[in-house]
Amino acid sequence: MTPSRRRLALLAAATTLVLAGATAGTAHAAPPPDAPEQIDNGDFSAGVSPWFSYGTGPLGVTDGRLCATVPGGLANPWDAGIGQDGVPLVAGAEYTLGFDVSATPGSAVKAVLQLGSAPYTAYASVDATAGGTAQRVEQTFTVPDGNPSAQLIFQVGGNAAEQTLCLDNVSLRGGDPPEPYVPDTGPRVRVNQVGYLPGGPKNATVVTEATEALPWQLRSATGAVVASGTSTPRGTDAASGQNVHSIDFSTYRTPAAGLTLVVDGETSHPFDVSGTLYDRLRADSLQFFYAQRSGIAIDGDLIGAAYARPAGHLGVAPNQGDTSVPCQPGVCGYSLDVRGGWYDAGDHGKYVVNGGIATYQLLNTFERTRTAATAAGGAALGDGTLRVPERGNGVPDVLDEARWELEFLLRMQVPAGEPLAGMAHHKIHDRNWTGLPLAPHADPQPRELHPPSTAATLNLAAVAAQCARLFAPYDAAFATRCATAAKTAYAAARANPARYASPADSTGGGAYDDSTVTDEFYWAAVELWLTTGASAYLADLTASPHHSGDVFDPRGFGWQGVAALGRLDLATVPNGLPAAELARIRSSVTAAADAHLAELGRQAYGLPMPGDEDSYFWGANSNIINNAVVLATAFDLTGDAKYRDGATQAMDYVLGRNALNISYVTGWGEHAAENQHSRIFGHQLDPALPKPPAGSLAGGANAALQDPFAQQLLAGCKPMFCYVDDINSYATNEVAINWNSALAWIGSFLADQGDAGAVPASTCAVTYTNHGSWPGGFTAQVTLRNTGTTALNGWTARFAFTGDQKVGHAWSAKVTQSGATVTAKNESYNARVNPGGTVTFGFTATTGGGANPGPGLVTVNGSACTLS
Ligand code: 9MR
Repeated sequence: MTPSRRRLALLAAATTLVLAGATAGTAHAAPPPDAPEQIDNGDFSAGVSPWFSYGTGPLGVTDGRLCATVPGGLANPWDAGIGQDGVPLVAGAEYTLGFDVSATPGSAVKAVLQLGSAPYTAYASVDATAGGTAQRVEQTFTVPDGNPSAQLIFQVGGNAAEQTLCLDNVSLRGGDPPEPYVPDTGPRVRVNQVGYLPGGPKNATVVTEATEALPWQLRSATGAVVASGTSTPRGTDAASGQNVHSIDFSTYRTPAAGLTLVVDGETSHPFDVSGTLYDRLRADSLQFFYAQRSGIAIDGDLIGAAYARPAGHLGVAPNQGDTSVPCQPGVCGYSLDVRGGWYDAGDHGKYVVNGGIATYQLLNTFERTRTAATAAGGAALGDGTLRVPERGNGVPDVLDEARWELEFLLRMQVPAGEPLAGMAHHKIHDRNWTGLPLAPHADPQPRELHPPSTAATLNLAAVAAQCARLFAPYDAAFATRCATAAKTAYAAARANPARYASPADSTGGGAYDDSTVTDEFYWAAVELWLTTGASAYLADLTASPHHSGDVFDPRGFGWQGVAALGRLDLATVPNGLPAAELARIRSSVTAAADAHLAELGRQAYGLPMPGDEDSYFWGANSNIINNAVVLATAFDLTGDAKYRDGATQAMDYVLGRNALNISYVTGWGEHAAENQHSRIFGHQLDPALPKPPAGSLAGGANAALQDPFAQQLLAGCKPMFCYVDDINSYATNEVAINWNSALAWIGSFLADQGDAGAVPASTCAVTYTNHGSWPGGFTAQVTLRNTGTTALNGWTARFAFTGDQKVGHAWSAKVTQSGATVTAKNESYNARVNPGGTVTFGFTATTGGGANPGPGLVTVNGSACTLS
């Protein structure tokens, strides 16, 4: 693929042409004025990207020019450089290289077109002498050899004195006109390339000119026809602009590997039908977070030698953070130790709002095991399930991973005694954008804290409140730290309700601006109430417009709109809402799920997202998955299989049933994304570096094309085509913690569904009664009724507490507790429970005084009971 290049309108030369000699190419007549431009972002109007540097100070764009400080005393010109990769050169073609350059006090500069790795073969070079005033340099030459991906490098070392060097209007005109980009979309039959659950929905889409129904065949790995039928013509699909048919082969339920779907003379990518399809997706998607960790060496023995790297940002040169990070000038008078956490995405920034939703989703993936019948017990998320250094510490690994970020988020809180104490700084990142690739420990940029914001503070309050209840059984001291931070943050946000991050603050890191924070207030109040049970938080959440409003957007939720997080937790985490109010909250979730089901039915590619261009935006893959999370939650709440089917089907789009025939998850599917934008996983730019690890989600199709690479390559694309698997396209192809957290949540849900067979009818009913509390304790009684048709001969009942409750003395059952999970086994005298019969046991327990609702799920012999 040869990407087209932006054509630059060159400015007139600022001053006289400087003598230039082409040492490797042959001087020649200039190519025609309309010759194609081969340099990306040569006028720096799109910022630093895709320019990189080495041996210089940080690159930055100042007054529209790319500038850097170059140290004096470097031995050779090539000891410092500024350049870009991926410049296509055609053997024997004429080119004109031009650039404006200035250097203070004055410097020799050599522009070289070369092979970007050893032996650094030069195709052409241009020498210039730069002074304090910008001068235009232009030289025409013919290159002797072709290279589809050469490097243009300005060698700027070898001067005695330190220089401030600036470039502008860098242009290389000549060579082949850009080939129109035609993505390789493979077979016209689009399937979930990973496969389908035996009892789940099985849908595909075929791109065809045909307007009448077409016959289809499902074939085994050996080619035998195992099912057949006819397609449903769907006309022109708005999102892709294609004429398509859909195919439903859900009636095929037999597990098999290497199946293909054959329609219209085309054979799909192979896929499986299996109940173990998604077993590894849970761990793969969670493993991404370890690979993104800051402040700790990544252990190759845990996740593969290719991913091993030194700790980033622990104050070791050339890093300039994160152990004592000052604020941006004028923002604060202190420095904070903000080590740790996860790098947000392809950059090295760490942002509290995005860390907030990502941490929420990891914690919620765990909390779901306490209330969702298919996740009961949480063994699949227990200690030893992930390859993290903390495995074996007695704490579920997903909590260990979430804690890595929680500790960082807590460090972002303004210390007591300082102005705005209790607020959280919005973000910490490099002062200027860096180039790709760049290992975290090699980042030389100064790091800065950006002003505290209300949104960040409420994110901290919400996830610290979650932390307090979920860590209570494992680490009481940490839970208490979280609780204190959450309450302090919430109070600080109430006192400073309108401090917004600036949309203009996007140099060196993303803005993550958000000037509507009623949703953050709602979410934080919900989490604090669920944890503490304190009436003030209930009053606040009840008064919020979001409590009665519709919080579920057809386009899903994300870091900027978090009211849905509060609503989902109110619907699922046990709490003391009156029954009618709880029913209203829960039916708002099923109503949203119904709307997503309707949308998925309207879309010929079967995804729960509208088909207009506004629905394909930066990171929309995570919103599509978050709509699947709503569908999955509706299933957890109701046991109605149509919602599970909807959640399952949504993933077909992500895993290959789409216009580009691509799986957006690295390592998952026959043809998957593998060049996501990342400074760490820079394999596309440097083969010595790894690809993103298996289980890394790309942001996905983005019709707004907010990066120069996508703009040039994809201009005019239909929404579902606005994606390119290239490391340069950060607006369509980045990785990010908040996108992978959505994948982890749904990956865990899908793994829990096994074959997705019939939902078992409940055979037990449970009444849980709190018979009275006193400071530090309470007593409860549980009555089990056998509502099935066969007698129980021995029973084990299980449920989880919400926070720090600990069972003490028990009667009429042997009761033990591990983490928050309580297990009650029958005594010999009450082992048998006949159909219609009941058995009652009770216990006393201690509590630290937080919320103490009854459990959200009780299982008897592994089956979920109805609760009353
Ligand atoms: O995910 C963010 C998306 O919603 C915004 O539209 C976009 C532009 O502001 O920024 C995205 O977040 C990026 C952040 O700003 C910097 N780190 C990488 C993030 C993912 O691309």
